Parts: sequence; structure tokens; C-alpha cells
Amino acid sequence: MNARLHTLLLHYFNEIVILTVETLQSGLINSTYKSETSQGTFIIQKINQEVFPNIGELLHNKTKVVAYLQNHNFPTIEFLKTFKDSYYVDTEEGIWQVSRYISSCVQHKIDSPEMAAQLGGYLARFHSALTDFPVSELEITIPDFHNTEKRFNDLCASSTFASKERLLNAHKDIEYIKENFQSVQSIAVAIQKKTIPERVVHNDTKVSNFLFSENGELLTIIDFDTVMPGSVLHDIGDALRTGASTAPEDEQDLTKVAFNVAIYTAFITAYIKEGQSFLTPEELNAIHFSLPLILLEQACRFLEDYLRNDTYYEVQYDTHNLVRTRTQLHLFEHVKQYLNKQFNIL
Ligand code: GN1
Ligand code: MG
Repeated sequence: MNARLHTLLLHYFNEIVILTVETLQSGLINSTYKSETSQGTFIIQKINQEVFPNIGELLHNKTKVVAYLQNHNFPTIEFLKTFKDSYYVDTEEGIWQVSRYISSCVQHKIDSPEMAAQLGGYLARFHSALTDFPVSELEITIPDFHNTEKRFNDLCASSTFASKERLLNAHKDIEYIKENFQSVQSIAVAIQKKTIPERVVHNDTKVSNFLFSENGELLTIIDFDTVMPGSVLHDIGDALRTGASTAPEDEQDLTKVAFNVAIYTAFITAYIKEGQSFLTPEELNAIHFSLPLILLEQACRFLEDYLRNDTYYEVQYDTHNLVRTRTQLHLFEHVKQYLNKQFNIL
């Protein structure tokens, strides 16, 4: 790996010595490395071109949004430019990007209501900073990425492509999703119809995509691969999906997976407080659907991938995607009970 990364970095520096290389495992799609070098520490990423075949559009979105945020003094990551003035290197192996490493801690869940409030407020400011960015200038890099109804319909068609064995293993989960989908359907449709406004959003706001300093201060959001037109509800939901769960998304012991109400409340309260200047009544009315919507969507995605024999997400064992599905559904059940008790909405 060192030799390959060295060759790559020579597109950026005349001379460079690689001191260390570490593979970062938190993403499920791209290959990511952290490397200490004689020129500083970098994050080096190879983009998965099966997931992102239209790489030109992805780079267009990423570069434009990052530059826009920088011009509006919203702290974010910095991609390096090659000698040829390009933000990426095209090699036989694929497309690579290099950014400066930001000294930070990666969190996978939110530890306290204070941290939740910080995250909720930050996400609203991130959305707010992008409200004047013209949505039409962004490309749709993954069509129907957060089209929850389509994700559900694709799962319902699974008997046409899945093996008997996997269908049997997933039977109860498919039934559960079918029983519950109508509770989020009208919001999913409102997003598709744009009654809930289309904005520039991140689309992958799991907690590990936010960097914190050692003393818990939120530094920045990272991973702009899926920046696209979309709904703030998806970003809110995905941050809470990971943040308000007591366990990782692939926890095998479901007794460890619970919904943290204090984290949820602190996050939503802070988001609304910072976001009230730009949120529409439709968004505000639907805000409590964000989490159940994304939980069912992710369950559909993980389960469909399981039924397609794990061709999309990286898996470490045979039932990994099934395990991921079940944590989503377990959490959904907790969230549903809570939201019904509080607001009677699901
Ligand atoms: C993928 O690779 P990563 O971790 O950035 C996926 C997200 C999922 C996430 C689940 C392009 O993100 O949508 O929420 O896994 N990204 C893509 O962990 O599909
Ligand atoms: Mg991502």
C-alpha cells in the first residue's frame, strides 16, 4: 500500500516520504486511508465507482459545495489540488482524492444531551449555510437515493431475485416492514412531490461523519460524496438513527439496542431553535417523522442487499446485512412506541 500511496501523492508533491499508513474502517463504500508523511498527515480515499459510476457529477457536487461553504466561512474539509490543478487523480485502480487530516476523534454515537444539542444545532447551521446555494446546480449522483417508497417497493420485489434460503431467513423482517411502512408513507411521498421542500443536503449524516475535538467540541462535517438535492428530514433522521441509539448499527445483541429519548429531545430542540429561520411549516410538522422514516429506509436497503447476496455494502460475515436490518427495526419499534405515546403520529 505504501508504494501505491507514494506514487499517488507524487501528483501533489515533488518529494514526499510516507511514514505510516492506517486503513480507516468506518465507511462501508469507499476505501479510506490515513497517512502520516513528511508533508503532513492526509486522508486518502479511493472512490467506489460501482456505487458512484457518474464520478464527474460526484466531484462536481462535492467541489462546489465545499468551495461554497469555505467562501461562507463555514469550516469544512480541504481537498488538495494536484499539479494539474485537479481535485482528484484518475489511476488504473480508480479515482482518488486527498484531503488534509483534521486532528479529531470520530464518534459513533452521541454520549450526552449536551453533545446532542451541539450536533442538532450544527446540522441546522449547515443546512442554513446552504439555503442560498442553487439546488439546480447540483447533479443527482445516485438517482432515488432517499426515495423511501422506491426502496420499499424494491424490497417487496425481492422474491424475484433472492435465494429461497435468504428469503426464509428474512421473512419476518420483510413482514414487519410491510406492516409498518404505511406509517411513514405519506411523508415519503411528500418529499418526492417536493411539498416538503427540496434543499441542498448532505444525505449521509451518520454520527461518524462529524469530527469532534478531544474535549468534545464539534469541528466539522465530512464525507460529501452524497451531497445532492434532498430533504433535511433525511439528514436529521440519519444523525439520530446513529446518534440516539445505544449501540452500533451492526450490534448483534439486540438487548443492547435501545432508543435514547434524552439525546433525541436535545437534538431536535436544538435543531428547531437554529433552524426556525429557514424551516417551512411542512418541514416543522414532519420533523418527528425523520427518524422512523430513515430507520425503515435503511432497513429496506440493508435487507435488499442481504437478499441480493451482499453486493453493495461491505460485509464481514454472512448475515451482516441481516443483523444491520434488525438493529434498524428494533430501534424503529422503540421509536414508534415513544412517538405514539408523545404525539400519536405513527
Ligand atoms: C454508506 O460508506 P458510508 O459509511 O459513507 C451509505 C449510506 C448508509 C451508510 C450506513 C453511498 O455510507 O447511505 O447510510 O453506509 N452510503 C452510500 O452505514 O450508499
Ligand atoms: Mg458516505
